[in-house]
Amino acid sequence: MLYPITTPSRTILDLSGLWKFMIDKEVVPIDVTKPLPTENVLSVPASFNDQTASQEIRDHSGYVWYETTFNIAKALRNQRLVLRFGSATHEAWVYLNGVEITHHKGGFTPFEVQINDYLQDADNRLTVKLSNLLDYTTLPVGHYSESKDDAGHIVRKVDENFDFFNYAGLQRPVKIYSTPDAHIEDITLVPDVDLATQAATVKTTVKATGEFDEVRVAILDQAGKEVVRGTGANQELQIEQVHLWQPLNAYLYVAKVEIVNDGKVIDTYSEPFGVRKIEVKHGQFLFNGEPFYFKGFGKHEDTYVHGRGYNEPVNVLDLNIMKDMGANSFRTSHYPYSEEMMRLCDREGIVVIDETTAVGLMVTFGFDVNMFADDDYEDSTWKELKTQAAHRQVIRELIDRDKNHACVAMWSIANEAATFSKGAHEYFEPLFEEARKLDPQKRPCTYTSIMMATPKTDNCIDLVDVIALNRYYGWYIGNGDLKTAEKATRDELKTYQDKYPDKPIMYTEYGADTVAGLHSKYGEPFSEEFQEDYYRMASKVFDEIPNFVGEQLWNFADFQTKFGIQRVQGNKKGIFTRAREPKMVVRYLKRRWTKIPDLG
Ligand code: BDP
Repeated sequence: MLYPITTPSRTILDLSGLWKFMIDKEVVPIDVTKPLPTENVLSVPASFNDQTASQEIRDHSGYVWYETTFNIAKALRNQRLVLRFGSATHEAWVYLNGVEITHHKGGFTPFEVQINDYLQDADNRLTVKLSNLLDYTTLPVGHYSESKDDAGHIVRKVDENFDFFNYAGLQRPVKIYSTPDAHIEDITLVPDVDLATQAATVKTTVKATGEFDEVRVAILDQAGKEVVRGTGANQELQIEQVHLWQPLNAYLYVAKVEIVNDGKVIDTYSEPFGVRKIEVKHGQFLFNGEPFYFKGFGKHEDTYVHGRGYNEPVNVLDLNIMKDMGANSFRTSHYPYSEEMMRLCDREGIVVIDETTAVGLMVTFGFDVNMFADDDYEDSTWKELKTQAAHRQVIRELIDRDKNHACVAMWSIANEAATFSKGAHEYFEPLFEEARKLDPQKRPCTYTSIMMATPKTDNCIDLVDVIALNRYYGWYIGNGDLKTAEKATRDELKTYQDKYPDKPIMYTEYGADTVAGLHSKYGEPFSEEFQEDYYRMASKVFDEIPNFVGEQLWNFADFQTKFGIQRVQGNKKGIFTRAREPKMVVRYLKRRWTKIPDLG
């Protein structure tokens, strides 16, 4: 699916702004043929949760309604008009002028619908019903329950089976874009480069529909100068002396696609792309033939007031902070991030591990890891969960959306699933196959492994190209005891390396909750001193392991979670506060990371 942009043949109407909003108490049915019965408004895009002073709204589990009105200028009426949601969390029913026009489930991928047939001459009323409910069939996974209040009304409850607040709403831009009737539907770009000669080929596949007699593709360099052009929906274009897209040194070409009828250009679309070669070989992660070392973060889309909503200034700031620290990468834990963020990473040369919404795939999720001390611990995850269909869908939608992004270096199929339990391999094997089949650029695939899945008990490591570990020695295990943690970290990494000598290993999470401003001369847990000692300990071990290809710590910034005795207004493992103020450890990590080369 193409990202909406303006071109000489396309325009955009942005529906950002104030929308009517109400939660659905499910007492009186909402009549979608009438204006929404409320005068309350909220800002879109953003999560709804933190925009009012009402606890009832913030904590609401169930259905909510949004509504806006818009007009389409007469001059545009003969164009194909498409309504597109960057996302709608987690399930949406969309009505235009009282008629249901589309439905989508899955809260972090875009969807769209053509609206011409439903438009009125003036004041079109767009109504959206959203559900933020999660259960054992959805991704993310939630524990769902229902009860009745004193008046006999239904009370729904979602207990998140994951460690981030269940923000929801119209969290990403909602737009209407126009195209001509005959139009470009999709573009797939597969670059490859011969590193010895620096000659590149770009396979281009254009899907278009309607009346046209020719497809033209021109490749422009970063200065906008044409490098090569060709004709046809499927081509292999050559670029001599290619400029490579390198981590932190991005170079973006543009594939300018046109469809032509009777010599006239009907539709144009410009898709940016980078040329780079990603390989996993001999225990290393190679970027353009050189070993790449991931330095960076697990993140969240999480900011004050916006919640999980699109917040462009913060996205820009976060990437600038990363570059300033010598970081080069992050993982989109634990869901696909906005398309705008992906495009920004393409430009900035930030390498992304692109994760699906598959989080919470362990029915016994909890913080007490001691229960898993036994090597033969089993849980009933793969008997109880029914997430296979949702999982396939999000893999398909994510790869479809992000397939051309230069920044995407690897897919993360899931975060911390019960890969140690019976049934895990049967569950994951077809999903990995699907991802590998669908990705035209054949990127490496992984999942991030939970602590209870050890080198001995993890049933699924054969499926991954890179071993990605989330580990909390010294925090959840042996809290405060960094000596024992150091040994455990080393022993486990060595065991993985001996067992899988050809697979690169990286940490995709490690960290310690740290309350900004809390200091301790004894380096106690939760203090800024402990956080620094913890990272120093882990770094020391990493540097001893030859196949260790990267460190992505947990987390870039403090973030909001559900309540719990482990959480003081959220997760405090950020090395920055939620307001992006640095904790003490940032100076240490900056010194460390600026010394470690990205490549070589
Ligand atoms: C891991 C999860 C992550 C949590 C983190 C933590 O992948 O979402 O926030 O641990 O506990 O279990 O801080």
